[in-house]
Amino acid sequence: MSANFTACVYCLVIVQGCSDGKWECHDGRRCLEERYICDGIIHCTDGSDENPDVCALWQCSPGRFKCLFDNKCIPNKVVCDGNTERALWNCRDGSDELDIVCSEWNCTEGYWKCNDNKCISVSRICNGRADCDDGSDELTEKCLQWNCTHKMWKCDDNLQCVHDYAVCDGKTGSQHDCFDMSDESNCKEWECANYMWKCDNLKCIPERLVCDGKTDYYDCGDGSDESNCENRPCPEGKWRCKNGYGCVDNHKFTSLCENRFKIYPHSGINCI
Ligand SMILES: [Ca+2]
Ligand SMILES: [Ca+2]
Ligand SMILES: [Ca+2]
Ligand SMILES: [Ca+2]
Repeated sequence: MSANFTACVYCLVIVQGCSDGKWECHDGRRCLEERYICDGIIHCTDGSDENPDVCALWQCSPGRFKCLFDNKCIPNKVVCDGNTERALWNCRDGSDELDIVCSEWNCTEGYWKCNDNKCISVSRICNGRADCDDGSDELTEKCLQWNCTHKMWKCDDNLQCVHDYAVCDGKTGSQHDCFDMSDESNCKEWECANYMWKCDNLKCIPERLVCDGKTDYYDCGDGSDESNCENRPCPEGKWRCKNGYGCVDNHKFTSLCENRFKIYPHSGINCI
């Protein structure tokens, strides 16, 4: 009985060729997307997707780099990422970090090539910390001319980019703030970053802290984030709890009221 059952399952999973450009395991039991071939993880029951003879001939799919000696395919963005410690190698043979590779390598989109050939995310250029091993991402002459990337803000010293959510957040001195403290110097003019809310005292706080019933360290400090909550419009499809704290929808009492609501027979839902 059990043997018959196993045989039957086996016959059901046999595949007849693969469609959509998929690759057929040598035992015919699975169809794989090309990115799973020679990625270093066995996906076929017979291991044929990682067979050394298969990988020696396999052209990695677009956006992937073929390791020089072990023929593994790895995503381009981890090539020349500077992780040269053996435990962090992406190619089993470490070839993705070899000088001979990185000197010729074009970093993928969104990454920048340090003078020492390491690729770093463009958001790390002129962020006040050396991300290139040689510090070339923080050179004065580079930063004076560098236009900060999207959602980054240039400090008045013209040398450093900080995330826009660190501007007018009431904090200075952390690694996210401008060394010259200019991120807190002109908050009257500053429209807070996306998903940030402007307090009466000009500080920007995350929107989710507005009318959440708390006034602690991360809130405005002047109480403005917890005033007028009854009148504040809720996002479409939701309505304001009776005590003003949080917006809920009728069906799922999730959102800010989660686990903190009571249903009153006549007046509806009230956050507690
Ligand atoms: Ca695989
Ligand atoms: Ca790497
Ligand atoms: Ca940097
Ligand atoms: Ca700040």
